[in-house]
Amino acid sequence: MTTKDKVLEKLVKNKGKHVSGEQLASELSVSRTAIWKHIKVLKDEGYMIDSSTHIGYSLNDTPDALTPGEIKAGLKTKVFGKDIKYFKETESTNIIAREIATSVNEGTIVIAELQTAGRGRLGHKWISPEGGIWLSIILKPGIEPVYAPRITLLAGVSVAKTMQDLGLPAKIKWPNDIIINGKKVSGILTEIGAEVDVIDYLIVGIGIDANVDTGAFPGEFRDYSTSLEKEVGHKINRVEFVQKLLEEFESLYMKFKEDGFSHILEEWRNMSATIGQWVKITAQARTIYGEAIGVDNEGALIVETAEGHLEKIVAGNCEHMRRT
Ligand code: BT5
Repeated sequence: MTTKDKVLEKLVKNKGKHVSGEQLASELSVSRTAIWKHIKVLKDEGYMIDSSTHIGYSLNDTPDALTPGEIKAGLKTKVFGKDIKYFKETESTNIIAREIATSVNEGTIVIAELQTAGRGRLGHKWISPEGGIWLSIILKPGIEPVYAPRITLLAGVSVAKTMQDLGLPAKIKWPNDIIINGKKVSGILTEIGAEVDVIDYLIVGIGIDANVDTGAFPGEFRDYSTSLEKEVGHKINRVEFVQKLLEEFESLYMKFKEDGFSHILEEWRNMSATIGQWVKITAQARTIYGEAIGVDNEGALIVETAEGHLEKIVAGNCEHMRRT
């Protein structure tokens, strides 16, 4: 965390109250001139900070930004988000996460206001304008690569729960889409760096259409997506959403490490929009039609075809179909 972020964190914690330059300087072990310089940069970034010669600095209003200082202020996690790499603009937070994964601690977050080359699974494009939440979390769970899909399901449960806490009927479409009233509001892209028998690191990229106008998306995406803003009826506080998501995700992840996967799978099943649906699966040049009847312990979808065969789908595209 940079000194500027630390200054911001302290101002956010004392929002509306004055904190003296002397106090900030001594708490952060820098000079008062250094504090003054950081305050000037923060003001240039849109933070409304009142500076009074005798009483110090007071934060009155913040721009709508996902800066590390704001996310960390009040964040109740032990590991997730302790280190946050912030970008106003980047190609893809998953790319940055991959570059730094081996040299940072578990729980490090990469977050951006805008992605110029956001990625979905299987080479898909992910539209990532300003107003969304585009973040990647680096995890080092020490599990075998075959279990990586479990973390994707776990991440999906955390995202859906965070949305449900806003009062939204969020559900999960296998494997990784979060949908509200049938429309996609979030997607998850998990990438791994692994040896044959153990994962070195796992990157969970989460994209959320928070305050995004999905009505301006290109035609083929527009009809199938929605935003939290649209569903709630007003802009949401993205900083608070990220804090709640990190808290939810960390708590499920810790439970997973301590007690295993079964209760997370149970939660996933309860939130699933796919189980019980007729689906069309496209996986490795194969197309399978049938009824999604369950998800196994590894997160694979079990589909019963019209001929009565059971198919286990580990990865692929899933479309919900109308029963004919
Ligand atoms: C996903 O892929 O849903 C994974 C998306 C992961 C995005 C995050 S953002 C942070 C991190 N950095 C990255 O570069 N990526 C991750 P998939 O299941 O393949 O879905 C992709 C499909 O969703 C596209 O083909 C479109 O149909 C649709 N789509 C694209 N952008 C969307 C958006 N913003 N909202 C809703 N749907 C979208």
